[in-house]
Amino acid sequence: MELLRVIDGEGRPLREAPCTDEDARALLERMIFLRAFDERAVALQRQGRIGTYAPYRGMEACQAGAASALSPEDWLLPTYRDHGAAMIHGLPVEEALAYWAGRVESYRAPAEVNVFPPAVPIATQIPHAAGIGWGLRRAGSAAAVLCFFGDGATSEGDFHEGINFAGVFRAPVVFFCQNNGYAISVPFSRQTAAASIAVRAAGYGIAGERVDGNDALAVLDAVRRALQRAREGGGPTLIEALTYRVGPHTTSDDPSRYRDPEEAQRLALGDPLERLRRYLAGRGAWDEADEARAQEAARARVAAAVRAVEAMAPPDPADIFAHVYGAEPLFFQEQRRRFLAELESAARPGAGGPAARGPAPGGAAGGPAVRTEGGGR
Ligand SMILES: Cc1ncc(C[n+]2csc(CCOP(=O)(O)OP(=O)(O)O)c2C)c(N)n1
Ligand SMILES: [Mg+2]
Repeated sequence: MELLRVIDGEGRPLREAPCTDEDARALLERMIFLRAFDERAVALQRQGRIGTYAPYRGMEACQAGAASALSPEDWLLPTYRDHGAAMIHGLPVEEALAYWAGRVESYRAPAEVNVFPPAVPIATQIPHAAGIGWGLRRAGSAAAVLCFFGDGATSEGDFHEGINFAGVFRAPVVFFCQNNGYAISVPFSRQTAAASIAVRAAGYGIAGERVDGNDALAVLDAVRRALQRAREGGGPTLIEALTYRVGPHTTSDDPSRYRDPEEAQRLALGDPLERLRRYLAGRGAWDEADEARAQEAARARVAAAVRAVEAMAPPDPADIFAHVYGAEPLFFQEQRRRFLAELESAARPGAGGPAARGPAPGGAAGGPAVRTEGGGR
């Protein structure tokens, strides 16, 4: 299957761009913002100010390109790695950051922002997307759905069930697979015997497309056309965006244990920001002043989110028990009772418990705040 590219690895145009220079500039500014967020989040985790973090470095063209194709009424279903796309579709930056700071009440999209909570169980969002799409179609809505998932997710039963259902019922869904080469330590070669993910669309009777996932203009173009097809009743599309996870799976992972550090260079996909920068600079539509302005705006936006999250009242440890059961089983109530009793004894002066040893690894600064009065929720 052909790989769609609009610009090459050096940012040279290969075909007509799907958007104006103005739109491409806005896309680059979004990617610069996404990179700034990601870098800051990794630094915050290393400083012990947020918890484990899943970086999307190298995948900004997928996240910004795909989400930029959406209309406000469209729905976005992200995974744990797609907060970049979620922020582009309107999730407030501090909501995304608060999620990684371990706040259960976070990742809240305002009523007018159609972003789902991130799916951590692999591929579970795929049947959800099919159902949402089917529901929208039955309701006569013009909205469509963009569902993100990874290469690893394509080995789950939910991938098959969701895409098959969407195909049969012509649900207006764009299934957007970021093939970043790995599912934690498992290389893509172990996910399928098929030549690609995109060719598997044929087995579901839906459209399939393969796109250079480090080419933001190609991603924008493919997702825009797929959304258009979905809206016109043409059914779902499976898009495979070829990209690379430059960083670790999460900040808890050490990729040097399972992959060659030279691999990224060999693949020669190029940095997605640099490619779009060169393309625009070649057209006289991006210069150093533009770059400085975009960097400064991105830094300020991220810094404001960091301030907002760090100004939040400390979380109630009992929150980890909230929203799990409607009717709580006895063993669960007992777990909470013991957890809170342990926290309380650890917080007593002179106790040798976890609080006396300082913050838990990856925990919020200042150590676990013990506020047990809300424990009954
Ligand atoms: C149902 C399920 N099985 C296993 C896991 C553990 N797990 C977390 S991330 C991950 C890899 C997913 O890889 P991929 O779909 O390629 O997404 P990526 O992390 O590369 O973005 C796995 C197996 C999980 N979260 N859910
Ligand atoms: Mg992957």
